[in-house]
Formats: sequence, structure tokens, C-alpha cells
Amino acid sequence: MNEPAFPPLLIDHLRKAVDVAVLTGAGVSAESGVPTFRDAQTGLWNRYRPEDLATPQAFRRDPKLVWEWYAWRRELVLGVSPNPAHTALAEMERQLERRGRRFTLITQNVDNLHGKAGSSNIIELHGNIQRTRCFDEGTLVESWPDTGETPPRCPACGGWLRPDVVWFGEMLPQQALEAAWEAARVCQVFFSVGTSGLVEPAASLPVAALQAGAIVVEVNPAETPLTPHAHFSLQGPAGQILPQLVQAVWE
Ligand code: BV8
Repeated sequence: MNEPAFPPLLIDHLRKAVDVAVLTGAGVSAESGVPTFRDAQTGLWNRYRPEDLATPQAFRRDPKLVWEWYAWRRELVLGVSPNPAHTALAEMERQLERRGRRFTLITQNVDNLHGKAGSSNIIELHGNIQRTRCFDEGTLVESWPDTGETPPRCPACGGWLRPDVVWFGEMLPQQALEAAWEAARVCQVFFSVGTSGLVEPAASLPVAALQAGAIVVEVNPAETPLTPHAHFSLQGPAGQILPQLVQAVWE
């Protein structure tokens, strides 16, 4: 007889769960062809570390370089599609909601691929690369005149425009962070998918779930600081594991 693909206890927890929360990181978009942060940055950008570019200091020091890095990433993610990991998470949400259960997707990613895949209850902890805001006023800006300047200028105040993402050393959006803590505290099952668990405060969400008594499931081909604490560690690519898990539990 074939080994069950998943521990029956995990399947049982998921079938009984009223609230399920998922935290995703760059690994969930890896199979869409989006480089993760821990991979060497491909092409033009392999001589910079993200931590050295994704900061307000880097932007003030060289706004053109930082704007161009994000423009390159924006183009890259516009050209890729959600992979089976994204679609499985959207399906998990549908399966739970049709049973009157609750599903919350908390993402560190700024690539908009969960939204493209059909997920709806998404908490964007670190913003979204498809949105642009004024560096000085903080207001979202949908369009701006092409003056040939890089970065472009805010039409309202003339200040620089920047991507609507959270940089290192910047506070996370308060409402998003509070909703994420709440989801981690109330859920019965918490997934950590495709994240190295090195960036705070996102990395503390699975710990908060553990402390609140949730079953924690990690989906990652590699070990992370969370692995020894997770109840279930599903080692492999999310694009393979998640569709199989959704099928085993709900179909
Ligand atoms: C904050 C948006 C309060 C932008 C990102 C000292 C000074 C100042 C701050 C700090 C400090 N020490 C610590 C901090 C806090 C700091 C921090 O955590 N630093 C780290 C480096 C130690 N955090 C912050 O600054 C946060 N703000 O704390 O505010 C404050 C304010 C002032 C001063 C102090 C505190 C803001 C953090 C948000 C930064 N913005 N992104 C952008 O995208 O450009 S972070 C960015 O990097 C991502 O969003 C994500 O969070 C992180 C990358 O992590 P992962 O997503 O996990 O990706 P990674 O590549 O690391 O791992 C991929 C994983 O996938 C791997 O495990 C791999 O095995 C796996 N994988 C690969 N393939 C697959 C797979 N898994 C499944 N399937 C596959 N196929």
C-alpha cells in the first residue's frame, strides 16, 4: 500500500479547522520564476544585496538606482504567472469558505501573484510593487507626467515617487500587522510557506500561532529556524506539496 502522502493527523486537523492562516514568503513565487531574496539576484542586480537596496537610506543616497531596481522587478513580475502553489492557496480559501470556515493569507511578497491567482483575503505585510506612492507625502499616485526624470516626480508636490513597499527600517502598515497578529492568534492551523523566517516582525507570526496553541505546518524544501518548532514540516517545493495537500484534504 502506498504511504499516505500526508500525515492523517494533519489532514484531520485541516478538515476540522475553523480558522486557517498562511504566511508566505518569496519561495511561494520561486516556481513562477521570481528570484527569491536568498538566491543571487539574477542579471544586472547580482552585485547588490536586497538589504542594501530596500532601505530609505539607499533611496535617498541613489534614488535612480533604487527606482530602477524596482522597475526591473515590476517588469519581471508583470511577465510571470501564478504557479500551482498560488492557485492551491486560492483553492484552499474557497474550500474553507464554502464550509463557513475562515482563511487568511498573510504575505511578505510584493509581487501581487496571490491576487492574480484568485486569493481574496490577503494581508500585504510589505506592500505591493504594482503601487507607487509619494516619498514625501506617502500618498498613492496612480499616474504622473513623463518628465524623463528617474525617479519620476509626484504631480502634487514635486517630490520623488517610490514603490509602495515597506523597506528595512520602516514600520509595517499598522492595520495589516494587527490583522496578521490576530489571524495568527485565533487560527487552529498556521502554515509558513516559502519563507526563510529571517525578517521581523513577519518571522514572529508562526511563533505567535504556536504560543496560541495552533498546529504549525512548514512548507519549504530547506530547513529554517522554524523547522524544529513546527508540528509538521513538509519538505519540498510548495508548487508540488500544496496542490497535493488541498486535494488530499478537501477533494
Ligand atoms: C521593522 C519589501 C520596526 C521590499 C521586505 C536593525 C536595524 C533596523 C531594523 C532591524 C534591525 N534588526 C532587525 C531589524 C528588523 C528588520 C529585519 O528583520 N531585518 C533582518 C534583515 C534581520 N525588519 C524591518 O526593518 C521591518 N520593519 O522592523 O520596523 C523598526 C523600525 C526601525 C528600526 C527597527 C525596527 C521591515 C521589514 C520589511 C522589509 N521589506 N520586502 C522588497 O521586497 O523589496 S523584506 C523581504 O525580505 C521580503 O518581503 C521578505 O520578508 C524577506 C525575504 O524573506 P523570504 O520571503 O523568506 O525570502 P528568502 O529569499 O529569504 O527565502 C526564500 C525561502 O523560500 C527559503 O527558505 C527557500 O528555502 C524557500 N523556497 C525556495 N524555493 C521554494 C521555497 N519554498 C517553497 N517552495 C519553493 N519552490
